[in-house]
Amino acid sequence: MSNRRSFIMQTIFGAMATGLGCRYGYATHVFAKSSMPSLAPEVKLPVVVSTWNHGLAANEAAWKSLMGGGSALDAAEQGVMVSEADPAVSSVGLGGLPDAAGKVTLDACIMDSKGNAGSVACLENILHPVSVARKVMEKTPHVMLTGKGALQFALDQGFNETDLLTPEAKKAWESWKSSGARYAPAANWENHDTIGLIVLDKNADLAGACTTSGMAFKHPGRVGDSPIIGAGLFVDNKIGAATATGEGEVVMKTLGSFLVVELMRQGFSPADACKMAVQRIAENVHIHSQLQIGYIALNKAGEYGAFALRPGFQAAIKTAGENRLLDVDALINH
Ligand code: SD4
Repeated sequence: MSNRRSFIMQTIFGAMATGLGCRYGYATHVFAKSSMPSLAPEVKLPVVVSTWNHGLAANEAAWKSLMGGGSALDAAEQGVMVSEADPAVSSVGLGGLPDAAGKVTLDACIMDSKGNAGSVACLENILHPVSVARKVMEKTPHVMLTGKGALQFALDQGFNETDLLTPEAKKAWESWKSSGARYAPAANWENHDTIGLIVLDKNADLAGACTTSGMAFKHPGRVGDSPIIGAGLFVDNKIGAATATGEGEVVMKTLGSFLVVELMRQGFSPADACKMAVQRIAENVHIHSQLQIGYIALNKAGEYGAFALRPGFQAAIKTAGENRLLDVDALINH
């Protein structure tokens, strides 16, 4: 497996973040404020990192936005919009698998370099929930709108309603129903592909976005981690950004993306921070046999990393030279 690697970039952080052997022994690795990350000399900006293989196309759109003068925030939004509009991506936007009642309900959030955040949950019939989340951030004093209120807000902002249930997704739902409709949603290693995308732009400003239709055939009204700031996504412009994919309940219980960023603040590399956040789940939360979780992270110095609970997770990395997909190391190899 030529491209299989944990892609820990051993620079200032890697050297300081060696405490994984002793469980969460990070107290000794806390950075003094004066040693907050500065740009690693070999890193060329911008850098875009996203989840799964459809992250490659999302990265290209984010890059195009950056090259056209867009900010990290613009790039994050533009990037994930590609997955939202792609009917072949069955956990995001158009073509997303519906809930147990046959309705496609969407969760999304966005966060900028100034600590601003916007989010929508359980939003129906809007092609680009991430853009509604951005409007929540920019046009309201709130962070999160849900359900009918979120839809009304979107319509008031000029978004159009559109049917997001594709014939393929409808067929999958009908077949799930006819198979006994056992209520057992799971984001396992075969059926999930939420897009989370984090960007460090040429000014070394960070932003991120995360968007999903959530678990297939979920309980109506169920909201996952993806629109929860700190769970599905977190950005701290002094430190770094992180986003999650997989079964959101365990990410919410451990506030995973916030945890990854806080671990980077304490000096751990992005890859080690992701690994420790996965370990936190394995140690603190019941993990069932199908559970999958993946984190990606990017720090202020342009270093990136990822880690998963189980094999199968991939991260897409875009830099000036390339746009490539990497297999991510996992805690459990079965
Ligand atoms: C959720 N985290 O709703 C999302 C699902 C996911 O890839 O990531 N799928 O729990």
